[in-house]
Amino acid sequence: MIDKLNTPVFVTQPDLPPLDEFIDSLKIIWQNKILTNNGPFHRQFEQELAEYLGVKYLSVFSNGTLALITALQALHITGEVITSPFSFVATTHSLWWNHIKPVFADIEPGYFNLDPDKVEAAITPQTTAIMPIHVYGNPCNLGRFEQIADTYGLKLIYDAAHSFGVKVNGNSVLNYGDLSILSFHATKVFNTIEGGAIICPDEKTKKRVDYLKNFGFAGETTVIAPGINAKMNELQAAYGLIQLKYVDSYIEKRKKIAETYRDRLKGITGISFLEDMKDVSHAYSYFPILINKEEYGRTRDELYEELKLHNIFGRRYFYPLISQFPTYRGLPSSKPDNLPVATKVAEQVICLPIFPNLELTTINEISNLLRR
Ligand code: T4K
Repeated sequence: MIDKLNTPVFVTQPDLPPLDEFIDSLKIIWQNKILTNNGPFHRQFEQELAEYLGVKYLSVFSNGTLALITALQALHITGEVITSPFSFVATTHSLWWNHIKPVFADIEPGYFNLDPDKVEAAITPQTTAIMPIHVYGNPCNLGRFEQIADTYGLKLIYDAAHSFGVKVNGNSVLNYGDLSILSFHATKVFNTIEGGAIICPDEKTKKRVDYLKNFGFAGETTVIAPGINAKMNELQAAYGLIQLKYVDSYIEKRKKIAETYRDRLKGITGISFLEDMKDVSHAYSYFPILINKEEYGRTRDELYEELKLHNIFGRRYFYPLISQFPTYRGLPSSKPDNLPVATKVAEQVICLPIFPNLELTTINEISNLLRR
């Protein structure tokens, strides 16, 4: 009999920077009284973050959702945008907030990313852009999406909320597409409590994004567009700067946890998981497994409930599909017949706890519960 764990184990737990280092930064902020609006920590954070990620230009935001909404504004996207139903609701909500019609296309069975062939088949004269997600940080089919966008004259905006630090052949995945966005929410590999960024290909685009996140101000008395307030404040930027010193160690620990899970779970009939992709440096943001109920003898939901009884709180990211929520389920592209792979994966998936402080004994207990 496996005992209930004493303390609950959640799907994730944030890493916080050493408190004494953060207090040193707070003292500076308390002294200079610059709290927000492109202050010194904000500027330094943007610079060091771009260097760390291996990208040329980026603009930090108060959260990933506002980064998505602003990215669509920056590129003047209208009409229809093709996207994945297998993501966090914020992806599609960003379209809705811009009065853009989401068109859902199905995902690939391998890594659960948007299927380029299905995207191509869904293009209409109203389509203006494609918004794929690198789900769980696993890169999409970058070459095919670029080719489709070029052929049909569409913009390509990647929701890279899960892709902090992910590289393909040594090049950041954030360097692809017209724009990419990141999330630095507390639940992410790299957090600034709340936060996000837009990665821009050139200085001109960064400037426009910077204006848009500050009400559209391009100077004290000039407003170039109806911008929003999506700025990151100085406390979060200072916190993020410290996090940058430690994030490699966070990712290294996550990698070990993923390897341990794979070792413990291999050979369990009815449970499958994702391997690392060739030529990709991963950040191990999530550890999803799929439950085949016929082979495993239990449904995903039965397992999910049983884990909870043992104080283990996995999460069914991303169930239900976005296309099943009331706002979107009336769309023609939301019909389950149009989304067979996504529908199946959403019924089978459960993300196991993964975070740097997860103890080996807990990984073993979770694995034993799954094997039973
Ligand atoms: N695009 C994609 C593909 C995304 O996944 C997301 C966000 C976005 C865009 C939007 O980015 P942001 O605007 O959020 O920057 C969480 C996060 O709130 C959300 O950021 C994330 N994706 C989504 C996948 O997960 P919930 O509702 O599942 O989070 P919550 O509060 O249930 O947290 C999960 C567990 O983490 C908790 O059970 C306990 C633990 N936890 C959480 C928090 C907040 C902590 O230990 N400490 C904490 O402070 O949405």
